Amino acid sequence: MNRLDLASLGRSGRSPALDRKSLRTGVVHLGAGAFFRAHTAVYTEDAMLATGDTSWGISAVTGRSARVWEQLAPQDGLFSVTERGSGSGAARVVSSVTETLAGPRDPLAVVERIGDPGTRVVTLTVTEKGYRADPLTGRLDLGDPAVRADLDGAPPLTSVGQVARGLQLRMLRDAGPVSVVSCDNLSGNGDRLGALVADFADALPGSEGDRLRTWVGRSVSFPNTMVDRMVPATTPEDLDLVEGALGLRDEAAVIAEPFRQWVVEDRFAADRPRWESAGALFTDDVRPWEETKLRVLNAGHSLLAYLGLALGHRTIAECAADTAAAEAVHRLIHEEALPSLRLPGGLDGPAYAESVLARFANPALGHTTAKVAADGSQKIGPRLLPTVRAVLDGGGEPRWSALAVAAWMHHVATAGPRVEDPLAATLAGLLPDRRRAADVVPRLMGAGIFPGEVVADALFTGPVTHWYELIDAADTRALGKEIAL
Ligand code: CS2
Repeated sequence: MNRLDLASLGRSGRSPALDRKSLRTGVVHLGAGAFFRAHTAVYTEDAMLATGDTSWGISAVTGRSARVWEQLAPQDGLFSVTERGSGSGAARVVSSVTETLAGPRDPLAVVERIGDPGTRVVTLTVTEKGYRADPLTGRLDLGDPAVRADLDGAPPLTSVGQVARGLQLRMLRDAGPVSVVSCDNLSGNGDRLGALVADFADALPGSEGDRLRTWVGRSVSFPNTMVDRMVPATTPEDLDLVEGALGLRDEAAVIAEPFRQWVVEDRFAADRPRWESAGALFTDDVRPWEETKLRVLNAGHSLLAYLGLALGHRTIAECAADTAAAEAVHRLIHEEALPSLRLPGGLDGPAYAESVLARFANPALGHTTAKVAADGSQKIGPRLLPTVRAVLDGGGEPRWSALAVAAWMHHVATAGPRVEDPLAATLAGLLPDRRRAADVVPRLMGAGIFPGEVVADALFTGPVTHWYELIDAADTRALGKEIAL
């Protein structure tokens, strides 16, 4: 097996797009998974190629599993992105990663990199659960043992701990201002991360926290961003196909849809890559972009995932081709999500919705319902609850958001302790012996995800219970009929 790296690429007569000798590291990225590789790393490479400024090489930090490090590090940080779907371009080798750090094994190296004066931007794709926030309050979960250990001064293993300790090192060294850019699907992701770092500082003993907070307030910005690209998990078959196309074995290969988007709040504390020259949109008001994407795309995705699992669909595209599921997601978007939103200026809501539905239907992508269904306890809040609230506030019944929540509850009840979720043990512990709607729904309403006023509103819990019963009856025709009503 001839594995992709700088030497093998050279031997095959190709060279990386960027001149690696002139590359310097200016970005630290936490969470070097597939999404980062197909999105942030591509934008950063394109920005360097467009401007010729090669001071934005990325130090890619891997998260919890050692697997990602084993994929990237032996390949000199090189990996390929293969697009699938109409309009897909040729597979490309991305060369913007200059260094791969194993976050769990080498946390002090991560702190050191963030503290390096050459670092001016820290980006994060650590997924919703990576922030270790309480789903209801959004505050740092100080009861989490990993957060506690980081606060007690252990080499930090949580993302917020690594950022906070890295910033502390910058403060001590006077290493200069830095921007910390969350690229995860949370509304107000930058503001939230800033608040979590402040929570971390507040929980430090004595004056240590005050000093850090003051310095962060003066020298660090946390811009909000909206990121978008559908990136399925790479399968062993994908790796073989990519090997055939590249002529080299790429263990870090990623597959993605052709579409990509990045809207970034123009609020940087220091210099940054010219991501706009790679197609990113800079604006003063990211909120409407984030909320529109979360409530339309991500909420629709979650509905298709949970309903798809109940209906026996393996992929999102299969589910999007199911008449009943397609109608449900269409109605969620048009009847509840779009009316709840303040759309970004210039965005045509129905046209946006159609483009999202077309992307769900991309049959080449192989995005699995199981993958999108993961970590529901962290996703329901940002994706569905603002819509639920908006419909309730208008005196209506959030029928389609309730369907998504009911399908999630059914998934949790069916999977039991095997559910892929950071709250798996809590959720499984809440499940009653009997898995009927009247038993399950009230229990999961108390999982610490749904705010009290929503749980107390029969206009929400009523339809959730009703949909749960229908899903649980496993009568596809009856479910389809109800959706068509
Ligand atoms: C998906 C997202 O897995 C999920 O929860 O909804 O990862 C989605 O594919 C991306 O946000 C698209 O930008």
